[in-house]
Amino acid sequence: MSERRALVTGISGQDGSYLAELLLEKGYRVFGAVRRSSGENLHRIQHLLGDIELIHADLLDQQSLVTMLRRARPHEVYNLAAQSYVPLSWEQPMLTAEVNAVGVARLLEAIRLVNPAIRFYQASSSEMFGQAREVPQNEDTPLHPRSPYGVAKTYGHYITVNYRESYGLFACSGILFNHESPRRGKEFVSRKITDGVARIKLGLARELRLGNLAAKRDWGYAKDYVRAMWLMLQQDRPSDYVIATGEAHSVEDFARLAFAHVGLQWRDFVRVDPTLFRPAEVDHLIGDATKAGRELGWQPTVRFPELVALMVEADLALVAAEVRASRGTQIRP
Ligand code: NAP
Ligand code: F7E
Repeated sequence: MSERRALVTGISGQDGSYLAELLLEKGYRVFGAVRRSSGENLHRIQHLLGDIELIHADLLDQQSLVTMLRRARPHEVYNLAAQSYVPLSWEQPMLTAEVNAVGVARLLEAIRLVNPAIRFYQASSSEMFGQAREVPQNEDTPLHPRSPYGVAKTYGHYITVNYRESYGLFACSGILFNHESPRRGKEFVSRKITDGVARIKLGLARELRLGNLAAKRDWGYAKDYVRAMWLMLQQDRPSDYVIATGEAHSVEDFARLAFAHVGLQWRDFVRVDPTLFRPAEVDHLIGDATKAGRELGWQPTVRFPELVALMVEADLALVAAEVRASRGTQIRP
């Protein structure tokens, strides 16, 4: 069979690293778009660096996207790159729009110019449902985003649908609900909690400051979710899919389970910090992934309690290694 080539933007992020692993397992030649950085930001894909090919490109720079596609000549493009942290989108709404909204149009235009046969995946988000109009949310639920991030992702979603309808591109939008893993950034609440629990358990911290404990999310495992991305691009026809577990839990539930996993009571350590509340909150998201189950044969394999446990275990191991390393440093002459 001829070589299959895939290009992943955002390859240095949580999902990019898992998707690159999946594509390599499937025999793809994998290209990744990375931004130039003055520091080290490839830690999530360090173990893959001998197997993937990195190209400098930025969603803010149209020509870099064209050059990247000409070099990689991909059959499939997965657009995972984004300013993905919701609170920052109030501080940098223009940047968020440039990357998460206009950046998608730039990439679609580059595909149209270089090779319209490329199959395209857009990383859309349950944040587009925002103040959700129905429960649970599916592909037909009206959108009501509540943050500049959600608004920008809504443009990215519709421009993807529009290029499919206008130019016949094989363009899919995956409406993914929150998905987490030990590779999640520590600014997101799941990893903030599991890292905090590990630090408290190992005596490095005394408390964990959180914002809105009542917010409910449908949390799944990132490794399951990148499989759905790949499946979307293997179908006969392009379409949009909600990817979710169908269960919602509160931030408080997450904290309770994570502390209980190490034999502690969350109430003894969690402090509510009003400065961490958002100008407009998304109170309750829960997804209906029936279409993905029916058409892609996709199902989540990891449920909430298992997800919390695996993240706490991973952070305990990481923090313990940090402690050992710092002791080693201290006793060196
Ligand atoms: P992440 O860990 O924050 O990764 C984001 C990636 O985008 C990083 O590789 C980052 O590169 C890159 N990036 C940021 N700005 C860029 C730019 N201007 N040009 C090129 N690359 C840029 O996010 P994630 O959790 O893996 O999420 C992947 C995608 O899915 C994102 O689009 C996110 O918005 C979306 N999404 C995520 C979830 C979730 O629960 N994880 C749910 C729905 C949708 P650096 O390493 O250089 O910063
Ligand atoms: O917040 C509440 C916060 O930042 C979840 C991104 O991947 O998923 C993610 O966006 C909830 C919110 O994720 C803290 O108010 C309480 O209600 O982990 P988060 P998010 O905003 O849902 C979607 C699907 C994406 O697309 C995004 O890219 O937790 N919360 N206390 C807190 N949140 C944070 N970050 N920190 C706290 O201390």
